[in-house]
Amino acid sequence: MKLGIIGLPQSGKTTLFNALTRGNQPIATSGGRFEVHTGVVDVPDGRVDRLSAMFKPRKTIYAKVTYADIAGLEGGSSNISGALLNQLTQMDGFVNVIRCFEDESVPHPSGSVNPGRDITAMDAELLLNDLIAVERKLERLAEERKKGGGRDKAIIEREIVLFERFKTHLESDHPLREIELSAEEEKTLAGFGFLTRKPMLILLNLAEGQAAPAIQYPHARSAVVALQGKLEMDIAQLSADDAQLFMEEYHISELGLNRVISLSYDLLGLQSFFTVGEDEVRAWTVRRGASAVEAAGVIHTDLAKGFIRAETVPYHDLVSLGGMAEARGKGKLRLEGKEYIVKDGDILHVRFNV
Ligand SMILES: Nc1nc2c(ncn2[C@@H]2O[C@H](COP(=O)(O)OP(=O)(O)O)[C@@H](O)[C@H]2O)c(=O)[nH]1
Ligand SMILES: [Mg+2]
Repeated sequence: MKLGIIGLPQSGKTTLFNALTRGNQPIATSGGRFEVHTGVVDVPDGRVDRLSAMFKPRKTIYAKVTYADIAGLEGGSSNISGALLNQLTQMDGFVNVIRCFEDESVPHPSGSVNPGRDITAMDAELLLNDLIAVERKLERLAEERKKGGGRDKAIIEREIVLFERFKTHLESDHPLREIELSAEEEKTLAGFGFLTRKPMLILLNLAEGQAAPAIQYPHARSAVVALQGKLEMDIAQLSADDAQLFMEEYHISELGLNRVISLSYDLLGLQSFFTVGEDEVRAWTVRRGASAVEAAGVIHTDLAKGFIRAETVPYHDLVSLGGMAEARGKGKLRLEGKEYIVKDGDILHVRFNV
């Protein structure tokens, strides 16, 4: 799963990226030109810590999310093309970094700090590009209908209706993520990667001690979160012990970063299930609503192919009972088939045969 960190130049994208990845990318080098840095981040999960303490495995592995720091968007009416568009299209969702901090030594590209304006500017840029893509698709469909002899006419008509609906929606300044689609329609869209269809986390980048501005962003599959970007980057670069001391001194109980990571995970419609044992305690990622056989396939394709049954126990039962043997003894370990819908926090043990 991949999230693209976007935003205007000098909004704090690279600062956030460094905080998330504990990285050291140079700040403000691109001058707004296209540039991408990618890093993989553990999804913090207290349940994994707890399971690891319980099983004392050789390895403890957290779920992962990839973040890409994507410079090059400018907001407004520029036409996104080439490598930048290609990068954006590949993302599963976006984190839009909105500058809230004032700093005279860091000029804002629009001359002043105004979070509401910047949110609109970035949305407008994504909307416009989706609109261009939709119009192009409609032109191709009209040609296909005229020419005939290819795909079934009814299919072409259905697609035209769908893309016309998109067009109307975009023209009234609404992102495509607000539209509910059937599974069939969703399939038609595969390979398009419409930008406004992707989940969006608006990240308000605050100065140290600054209160978050009140921002309304009432769109589906979207959320707003505030973070002191620079402070978090500084903390991320300390050793674990020093970070602890620092946080106590500044009365920070939870890192904003951790909230950003969990929020982005939720926004992507993902959940975790766990495998446990002496060798390894591990969190795995599946979409919410995934079946047991789908979850097995995340671990290994052989487990999906040769799936027999999954032994499963909810995290809370396992922890309160103290172990797999105890869970089995109390009848809390269930045997589930391929169709079982995996719940967040399930411990799974897949029995398979290949
Ligand atoms: N005062 C302050 N400066 C920040 C903050 N976040 C970023 N900056 C500064 O803003 C400039 C641009 O940051 P950068 O992360 O490179 O922005 P990008 O262009 O969006 O990648 C740098 O000089 C940062 O030090 C913040 O929270 N407070
Ligand atoms: Mg940057």
